[in-house]
Amino acid sequence: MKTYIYFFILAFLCFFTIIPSITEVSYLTLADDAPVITYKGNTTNVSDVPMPPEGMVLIPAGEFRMGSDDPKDRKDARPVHTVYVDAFYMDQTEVTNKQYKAFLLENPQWQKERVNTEFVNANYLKHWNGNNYPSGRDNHPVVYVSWYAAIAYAEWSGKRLPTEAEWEYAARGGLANKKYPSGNMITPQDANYGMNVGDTTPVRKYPENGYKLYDMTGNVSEWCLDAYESNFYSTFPQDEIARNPLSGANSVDKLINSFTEVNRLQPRVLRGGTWINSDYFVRVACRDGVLPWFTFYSYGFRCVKDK
Ligand SMILES: [Ca+2]
Repeated sequence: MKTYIYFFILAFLCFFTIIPSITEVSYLTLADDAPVITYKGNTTNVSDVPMPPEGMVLIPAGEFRMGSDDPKDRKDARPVHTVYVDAFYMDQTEVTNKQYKAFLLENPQWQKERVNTEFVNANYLKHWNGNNYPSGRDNHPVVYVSWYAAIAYAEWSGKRLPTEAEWEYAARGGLANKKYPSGNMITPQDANYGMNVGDTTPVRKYPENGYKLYDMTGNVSEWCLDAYESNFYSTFPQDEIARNPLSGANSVDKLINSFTEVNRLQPRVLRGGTWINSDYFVRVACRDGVLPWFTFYSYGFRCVKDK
């Protein structure tokens, strides 16, 4: 008989204590429209945080040490200096053939039969047949595109090319003083470089970096806004922070608004190295400069957008 009494008391307690607590939790969950997170130091709903445009990620504002003091590196990567960049959005991948075709269809003046030859060399979109890229290569990065063409594409898509500082900051993926987005070592599993594949590879094939960006090392080298100046890093006072540096123009907006007037004989920056380059040339600090009308089978680009 005592057993029945204990069972009855236990059942009574369950009904009036545990069941209401479950109901309360459910009620709270239903009352919240969106999960709560911490954003800019404040607790807020996820729906209040601006989402990056499709295919882009937010690169947070911050400082980093730009360049390399490694004596094996070329002099143009020295001295290492502190740079601050504002927050921006960046394409997770290099611009693909499929994306570039959409631009061409809406901008006939950049189609290979109609393009102004001041802005490209004779190899512009070399492997394309009219407005069609080789079959099966939708997600390969577009190649044989000039700096001028890259800026025109970026403008059409509501974006722009990155500055050289933005590119290197993003490529490092939050790591400090490392040679590669993956650390101080690189292997053929990390990126497409050194003729390990012998061709471009579809974007997103290799692991992302700390900012969820793909192919910052290798695949195709990427055009940046800046004029290439080998001594640019030595122009900054060592005891000051260079804020949003840009070589060859007073402002990003001025450069973009008059990009067709940019001197054809002033090289522009290319970054990240290519599927052909050895591990030496695909380091995050490695710089290159090429004339803005030049196109090549391993040169491409990706875009950024101001936040
Ligand atoms: Ca690349």
